[in-house]
Amino acid sequence: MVQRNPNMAKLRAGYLFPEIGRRRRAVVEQNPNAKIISLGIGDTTEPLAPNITSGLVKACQGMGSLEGYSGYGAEQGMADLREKIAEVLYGGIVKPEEVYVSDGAKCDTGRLQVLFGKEATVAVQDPSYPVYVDGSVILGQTGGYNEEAGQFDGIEYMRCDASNDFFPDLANLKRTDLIYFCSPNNPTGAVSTKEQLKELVEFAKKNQSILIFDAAYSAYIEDPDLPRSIFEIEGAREVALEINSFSKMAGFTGVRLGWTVVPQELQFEDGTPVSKDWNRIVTTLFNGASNIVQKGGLACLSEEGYREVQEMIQYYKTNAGIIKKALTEIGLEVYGGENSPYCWARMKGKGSWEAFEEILTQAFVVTTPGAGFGPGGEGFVRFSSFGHRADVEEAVERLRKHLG
Ligand code: PGU
Repeated sequence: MVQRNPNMAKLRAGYLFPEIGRRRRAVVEQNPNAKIISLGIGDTTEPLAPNITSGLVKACQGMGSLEGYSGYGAEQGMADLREKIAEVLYGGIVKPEEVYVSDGAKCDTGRLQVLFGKEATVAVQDPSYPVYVDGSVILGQTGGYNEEAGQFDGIEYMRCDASNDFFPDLANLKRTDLIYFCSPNNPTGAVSTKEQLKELVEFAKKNQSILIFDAAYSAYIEDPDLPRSIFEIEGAREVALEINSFSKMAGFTGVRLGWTVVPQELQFEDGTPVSKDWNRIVTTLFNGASNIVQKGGLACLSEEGYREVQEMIQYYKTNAGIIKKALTEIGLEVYGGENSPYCWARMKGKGSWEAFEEILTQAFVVTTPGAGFGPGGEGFVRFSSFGHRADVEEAVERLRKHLG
């Protein structure tokens, strides 16, 4: 018999979102006629815009012709897409050859964990996107789960809440090799300021750590004073890499397209460029993003496509505003919802899972319990704005009735 990977046994329960799906199905079974509305998983719902759809269709049709057919492409992505990402989304502050196109930010997170290996020590924001911790556990970068502390041994949890403006107290943080940092943040919706990110970059530089900056929601930042990329911060090129995605920007959650920027200056202790090893990982464990989808990505970054992308983002941002207004009027303590698609609300003395169950069984609205994002999320619930407008409006009416 094959021994089970002991790291898998360290994981606590199933992955957060399938667990929520399971609870939702149980409620559906008991209430087959209820209309359940999801403000749960951050999954886009609006159809793709015409220019983007047409880019995908054209690419697909091309594959059916002798001239248009292509097989394996460059593992790092199509040259013109790398150029467009560098130009349109970064205004030239990163080079096309530093952009590695992928099948999504989650997949790249897993490959980055393989890149850094099992000995790498890790810090995460608490609360944070569960993949950073769960992936680190699977790889063996952590110790076991510490019931008493409610967290994994060997991980530095950087508490980020209203008391510290959702930015960690770096003065009291132990050095780690890797620091995961997400802004706009999932789940709190907090967006770090330039000053805060400067502090973070300086901290990483002083400690010779590497920042894994997750900018999956950067397209939701409208305030020109808030940085959309870590590379807007001086010195970041020596200490940071950045993961990002077309998922929330262009509704590509199911289409699958993302990228990671690894700057040429980023090095390991022995002077090896991180990009050299990243290229080795990508060429060995990944065969490039779908050629059809990459053409869809190019369509998103064309002039007309990018206008459509902006419209879609505005649509979800309007939803976020509707949710935030309702939760505030209900009298809850609410964060996020501006420059971000998530609202984060304290559930008045209730546990996260208790509040989640109550909202699900009474209002038939799916949310995400804050505790699923780490011990710092206990007592909170996350509300996602990625629904259809009419559903969001109906959901907030039900929330007013049941929580008000
Ligand atoms: N990074 C962050 C911070 C995310 O919140 C998500 C998706 C991703 C990466 C994944 O991006 P892809 O490019 O689509 O791979 N978070 C959603 C979906 C849940 C999940 O498991 O990815 C959420 O509801 O938190």
